[in-house]
Amino acid sequence: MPETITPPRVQDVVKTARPPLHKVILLNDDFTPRGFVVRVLKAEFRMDEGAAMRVMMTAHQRGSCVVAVFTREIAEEKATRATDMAQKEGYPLKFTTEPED
Ligand code: TYC
Repeated sequence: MPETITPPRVQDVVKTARPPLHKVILLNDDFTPRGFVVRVLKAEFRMDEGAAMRVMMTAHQRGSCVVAVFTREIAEEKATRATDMAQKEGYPLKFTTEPED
């Protein structure tokens, strides 16, 4: 007898929910030294020199740059840690977060 394969009932098809992602955004300012911005990006976002330099220069020229995307909790934690690193050195460097569209 041929085997019959029954497809799953509609209620049994469970969608795997993906958490919404949030962007970490680097903001430009007139005071923080470029080298320090690069240092923070490397330390907190594990970027290599080249990637950190490109992100820093984009924020410098355009006012802001998306650094990376994470779940909301991680994005907020990283933005806070990176902003605190700068504050400890007396720089106004700021990282913010916003939901990804
Ligand atoms: N604009 C700063 C300067 O000229 C450098 C800088 C770049 C600061 C990017 C913040 O997100 C930033 N020293």
